[in-house]
Amino acid sequence: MEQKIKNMQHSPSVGLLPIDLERIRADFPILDQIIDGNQLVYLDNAATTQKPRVVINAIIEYYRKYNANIHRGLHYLAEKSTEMYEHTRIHVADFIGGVDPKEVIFTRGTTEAINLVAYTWGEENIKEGDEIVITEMEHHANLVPWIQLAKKKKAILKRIPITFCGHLDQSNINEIITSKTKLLALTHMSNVLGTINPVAELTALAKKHGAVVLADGAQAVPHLKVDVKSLGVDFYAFSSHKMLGPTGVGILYGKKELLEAMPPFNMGGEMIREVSFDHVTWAELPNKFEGGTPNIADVVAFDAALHYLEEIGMDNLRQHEMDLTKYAIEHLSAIPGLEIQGPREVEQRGGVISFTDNDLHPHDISTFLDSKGIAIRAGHHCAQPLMSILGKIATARASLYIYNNEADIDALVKALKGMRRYFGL
Ligand code: 7TS
Repeated sequence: MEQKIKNMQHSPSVGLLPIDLERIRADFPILDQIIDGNQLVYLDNAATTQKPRVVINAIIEYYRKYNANIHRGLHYLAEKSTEMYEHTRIHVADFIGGVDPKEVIFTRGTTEAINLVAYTWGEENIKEGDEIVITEMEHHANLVPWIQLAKKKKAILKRIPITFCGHLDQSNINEIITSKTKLLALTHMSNVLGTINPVAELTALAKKHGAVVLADGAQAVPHLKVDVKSLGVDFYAFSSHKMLGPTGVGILYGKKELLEAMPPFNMGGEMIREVSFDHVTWAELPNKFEGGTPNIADVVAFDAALHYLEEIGMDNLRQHEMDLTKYAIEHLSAIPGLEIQGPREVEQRGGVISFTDNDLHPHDISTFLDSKGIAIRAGHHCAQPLMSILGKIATARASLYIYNNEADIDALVKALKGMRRYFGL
């Protein structure tokens, strides 16, 4: 691993694949598989990423050597387990730009992190007539909680539209974000279009009007160097499983003043200071928001995923994905009948590449590719309102990560061409 990292420095002059991809790929045992006679090509990373051996081993090691409940036992294992769990929190705080670890709350995922804000901050702060601004490219996780909250509170849900090219259309932004805006909730990177949104710029505008800003970073933190303080957001949510870590771990970053003022979300053990039959006081941050036994083993193993990403370097990772996205877009665009969604410029997008075929349903595309060992996702990608704006019932989506290479893209392109021939197109 260490030797491998030494070989991974990106040098733009080397062009495509400057990092030692073979060595990275060797760290992911799942990739080395033949499925129905085909080498597995995994291109469904926006749904979840594969796990390197260090993460898998961290889970095993935790259960073999350290398993105990945290924050309560006074024995060796309980202390060790607590220390490891809290160590990941400190690491996460550092990874997102050096925030106070008390501002890092562990949840089950991005979905739960956003719901936490809706059910606590939202319940207390959104009033009748207030405006909640979202974008047209939100995943349901950053849409449904706000639709429901707006209904309940008789608040108004406004949206920033998208342009034909898949960017946010800011031409009327000063009519959308106004002094009535209480919350701006927007995705940092679209899980359908790949678009990277100008979160810092829109946050600055929302802040001028005194609004609170929540960014959904589920697709951004795994692929970009993210500094939540320089973005200026109040809340930022993401998931471990989309960045080489285990499932069942999400992160809510929140500014301390806001988190301190918010009521808790899950009531029960470990989130209280004192309880009598008629009175309860809450624990300090972050425990106030982590009632019950958390997903200790997976939080502990998430630390190994963060180390792995840091050793590669988020800039190297981003450069690799830009190179590969460019390569993929170039080759996919050359296939007749194929339409790619989202921005073309790789600087403005991530490696989520949604496409449709004029003649074939995305589900048929996915099934055909699966028969060649290629895993992509087809469907509405939990963004149904966006699909209707795009005029599509669904798209096929190939999404990249650090271990993907040109050969994966070549296999995809070859299979798509073969598919069109197979269907006589
Ligand atoms: N927000 C965005 C932008 C996402 O892409 C996803 C998951 C979520 C929130 C929810 O994350 P979770 O970890 O709580 O599930 N997106 C996808 C996807 O595109 N395909 O499968 C899951």
